[in-house]
Amino acid sequence: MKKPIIGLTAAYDQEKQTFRLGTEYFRSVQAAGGLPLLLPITPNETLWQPYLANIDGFIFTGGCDITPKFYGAQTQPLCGETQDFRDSFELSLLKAALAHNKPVLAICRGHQLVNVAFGGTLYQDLPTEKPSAIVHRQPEPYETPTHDVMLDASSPLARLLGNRIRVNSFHHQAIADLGNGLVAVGYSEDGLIEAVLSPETPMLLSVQWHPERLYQTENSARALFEQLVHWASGQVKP
Ligand SMILES: [Mn+2]
Repeated sequence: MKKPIIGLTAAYDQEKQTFRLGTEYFRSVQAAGGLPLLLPITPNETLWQPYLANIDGFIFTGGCDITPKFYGAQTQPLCGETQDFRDSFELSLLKAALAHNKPVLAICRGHQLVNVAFGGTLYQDLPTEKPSAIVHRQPEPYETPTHDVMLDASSPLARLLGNRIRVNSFHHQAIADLGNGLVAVGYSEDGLIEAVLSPETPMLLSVQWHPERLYQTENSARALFEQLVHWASGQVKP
């Protein structure tokens, strides 16, 4: 049987003029039975549209902050580095992927991107805008879980992952106002939205933590990639 192709969004290194992505993303997809493929940042729609027909599932990966203009805000001094062209490409690709009923796993920056795509807003600098005793920017190693996420026991995500899981956490921003049509199903103990679902597009998993750094030790991290690959297998053309 053909393996499903999982397209992964890339980060852009301006200095080296390269598209790049951490090895763990590729290994997590391979461990779950998928074929990972790095997608170039391609703002020209006629160049990226053909990916939709050829890719069975998508992962929107971690990375730099999202440009505040995309959620109707002014950039504040403590907002981190942003890449406008990555944001606009990924917002278009995400909307198109969901419109084509492609399964999507959104991780960290990807989770924030999902919220913005649905019309929500972000905290531009979490430590000053929503101070908390919980450390959301843990030091390395990122393979160590540092805080809990409580999942709504009635949600499909809790059935997949469990009601309470341990996660890692290295994000500078987070969901502020939730986007229209999204349901918050996972929270950290200080009330941050760490997981969302969309009843209209049920093959969307969106989490604030980094399961690709936990797939070797945490069942809940592996389960996210396995669910994505399972859904994507249903998209494979014979
Ligand atoms: Mn966190």
